[in-house]
Amino acid sequence: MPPSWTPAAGSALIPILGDQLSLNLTSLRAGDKAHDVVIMAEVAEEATYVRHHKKKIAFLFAAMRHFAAELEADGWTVRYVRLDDRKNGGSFTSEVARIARETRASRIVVTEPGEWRVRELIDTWETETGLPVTVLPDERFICARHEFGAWAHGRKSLRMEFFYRDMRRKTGLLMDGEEPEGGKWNFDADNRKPAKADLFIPRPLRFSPDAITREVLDLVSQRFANHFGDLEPFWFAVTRTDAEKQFKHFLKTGLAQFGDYQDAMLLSEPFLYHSILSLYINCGLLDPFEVCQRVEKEYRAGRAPLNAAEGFIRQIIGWREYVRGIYWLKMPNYVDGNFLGHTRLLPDFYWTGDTDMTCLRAAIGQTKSEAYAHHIQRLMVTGNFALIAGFDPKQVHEWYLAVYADAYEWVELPNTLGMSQFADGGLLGSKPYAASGNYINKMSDYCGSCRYDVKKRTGAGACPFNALYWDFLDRNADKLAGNPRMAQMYATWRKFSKPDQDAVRRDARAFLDRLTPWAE
Ligand code: FAD
Ligand code: DLZ
Ligand code: SF4
Repeated sequence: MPPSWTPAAGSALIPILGDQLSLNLTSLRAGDKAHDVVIMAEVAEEATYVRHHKKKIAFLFAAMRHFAAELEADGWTVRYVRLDDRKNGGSFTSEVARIARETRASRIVVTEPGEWRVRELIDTWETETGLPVTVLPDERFICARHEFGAWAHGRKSLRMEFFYRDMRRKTGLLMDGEEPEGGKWNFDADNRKPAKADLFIPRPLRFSPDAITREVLDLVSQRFANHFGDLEPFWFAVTRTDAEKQFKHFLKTGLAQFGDYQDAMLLSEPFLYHSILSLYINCGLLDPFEVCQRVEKEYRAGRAPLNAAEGFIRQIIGWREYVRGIYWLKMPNYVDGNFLGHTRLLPDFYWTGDTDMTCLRAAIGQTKSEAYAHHIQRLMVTGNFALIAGFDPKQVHEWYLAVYADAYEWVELPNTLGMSQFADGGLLGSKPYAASGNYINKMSDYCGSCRYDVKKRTGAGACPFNALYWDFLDRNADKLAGNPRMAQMYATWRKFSKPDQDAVRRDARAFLDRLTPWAE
């Protein structure tokens, strides 16, 4: 039937959110360039619901502006609302309603958002605009939300490892017929080498801001001066082409060693062999499945060992998909989890980096300058410290959500509240990621230059992680001592003499009392 016989459906308004910068988005696939209008909006509400790192805001605004240009070059009509546009009402809802009126759209078609909070907003749009709203699935994820629900249904334990195997089977990545490539699903045991400062370590590519990005940097420096973090130097990629260059650079220089040194930390090397791709994958500039396919290709071509390729692919089709599944399965109550009943306020040095503990100074300092820390710094330095010190998990969550360029609640919350703070009572991990200074000393070069003695448990100059660790076990014995994976540590604690136990309790208490809570 010729197209002119088809009744005109009326033009659609297609809102594209800051983390949906993909040409292949379901809402765009469903749209019609000739009639429909895309709206993208920089809105104060998104930039301030937590006080995001300046670099994160600049990254997203610059990437959004470049993506709008990419869409226009592709033939789309785009209404792009800048933060400082006079008519900008400051929220997704105000802007969608306004542009819907101005363009006389007859319906709204949007790809589902990553965050629960935004989904709740979208659910008001029919009432706010009087237009029908169609919400399409986000097919950039490998596992659809209903598929994860079906996987989780009726299971006693929702461990990532079993989910991951299903994702390997589903995608065919690193499979040898029905079996995992190399005869094992998981090569994590090979991925725990500490690094040495004299290794050759690649650096991420640094991209110079163009005129569009410079304008955004000026805007952010004026409007968000009181937000955490250093705005400049700003070197992130903000286009698909540059994100792709960073990816290729990682394939060439980082992937082969990614596995070996995945857990290592070095003072002079904030990035080690990590890919620095999460911010690009999460906002849509890179496609996660394609990234994995190309990593597999490196392995098949003999350019990367299996432990590296498997370790990398597991992070994406395993952890990344899994935390997203958990988030949507457990929200909205998940965010209120506080299994250990922790209430202590986050101390000021999480925002200033001003502490004499070298490991925390390094991880927070780097977070401040780069809006980046790698996984082990997040989990075993800032996260571990927050856990053993007993900080309020919701405050900890809000900190992680604000400070990293890759942070969106769907991925950050399960990692923080679940994996790192054990606030979900063990849904994500079978035991808390709590450790004394010994772990940090083994995996990093931090302790050598620290004013504290990592070998000392208590007394003057002892590493604070040590007393806090044992005190954490003691304080939470009612909730954790029955956990079989903690049995050995509790057995050790019980063997401490009474005076040694008292010294741990006394030093931990004195240390915690000296912390200054953050006051805005
Ligand atoms: P690489 O080490 O190179 O890993 C490759 C890719 O795997 C990453 O780009 C990322 O897409 C994926 N990945 C790795 N680990 C995870 C994971 N645990 N969950 C989901 N994806 C993963 N990741 C975020 O993307 N956003 C967050 O807000 C976030 N918050 C975190 C908070 C805490 C407390 C912890 C412990 C981890 C958090 N992570 C988060 C996971 C992880 O730390 C980052 O994905 C990783 O450090 C990003 O750096 P990279 O790109 O160099 O990763
Ligand atoms: C994180 C963020 C920020 C800081 N600003 C915007 C914005 O102004 N406009 C926008 O569309 N998206 C922004 N984002 C990303 C959104 O918060 C993200 O798309 C939603 O949380 C859904 O995951
Ligand atoms: Fe951190 Fe303790 Fe090592 Fe200092 S001695 S860097 S506080 S683990």
